[in-house]
Amino acid sequence: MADAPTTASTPEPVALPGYAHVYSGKVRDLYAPLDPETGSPRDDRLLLVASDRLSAFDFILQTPVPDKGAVLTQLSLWWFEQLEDLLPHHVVSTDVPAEVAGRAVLVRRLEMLPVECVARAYLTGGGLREYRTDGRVSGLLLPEGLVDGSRLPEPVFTPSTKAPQGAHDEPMPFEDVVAAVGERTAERARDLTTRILARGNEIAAERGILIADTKVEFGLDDDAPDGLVLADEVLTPDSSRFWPADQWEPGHTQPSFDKEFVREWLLSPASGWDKASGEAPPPMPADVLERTRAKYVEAYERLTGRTFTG
Ligand code: PZK
Repeated sequence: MADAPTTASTPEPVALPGYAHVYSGKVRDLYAPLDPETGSPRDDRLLLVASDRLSAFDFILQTPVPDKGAVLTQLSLWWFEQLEDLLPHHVVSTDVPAEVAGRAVLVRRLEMLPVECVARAYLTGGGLREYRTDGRVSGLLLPEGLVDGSRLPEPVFTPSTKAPQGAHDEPMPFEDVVAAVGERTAERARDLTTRILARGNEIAAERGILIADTKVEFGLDDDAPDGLVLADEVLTPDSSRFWPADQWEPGHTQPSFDKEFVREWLLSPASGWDKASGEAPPPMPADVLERTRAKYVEAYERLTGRTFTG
């Protein structure tokens, strides 16, 4: 199991002529365009590149999923359009280097809120753990009798801290958000985050997908009507939990729309992997890879009604 990978990892971050690499997250990379006059990185723009990397059980799998980065980027762009009446977004252009065509966007560099803005429409994960402990989620009293997968009466705002790379985000009391960004901005972020998820679910429900929860990022802009601009990615399977609506059955863990085949394989004897071992998972078999790629494409096509052409 500690053998060298038999499948190459995605060679990222790629060197992009005309751009300086700024930062890499688990599955995405950030660059700054270079000013052609001075050769220095511009301070007003960023290039967000979505890779084909996939994470499962907190590991980045060594097998990239072909087109995942493009599917998520195109889905995010479609959502930005659907949400334009709620708030402006950060995208400037999709005219990007050929090496990252379809999976990168040029965006306005903004001052980001130092908060992970999370909304939950269904109870699971960390929200469920809080509820089981004290009947509340992010300080909000919920009805009794809710179980894993229950739909909440309305989406709730459950902000979390921005943890350093590798660490897990911690729940952040709303009062701490107020202390960090001020009352008006905290209330607007709360309102917008829950409305984004509510709108997302109105659209997704008609297409057989439930969006249990989502994490959004806001940037600050004095010119925006609300002072807030929607940044990062939005309502993708990487920033949200997507569930197949026809399999929704509160009372147990719901299957993931996109990662179900990978998780099932990883936990089965077929993978030869032990989750508790701390070892990196083995490369994905071709059938698991192809079925997983198909789920990302299916999510895109169901939600947008468009055919994914790459
Ligand atoms: C910004 N991230 C997360 C995204 C990564 C990391 N418009 C913006 N202005 C300033 N900063 C950011 C954004 C956006 N979006 C986003 N970190 C900073 C991130 C993609 C790849 F490696």
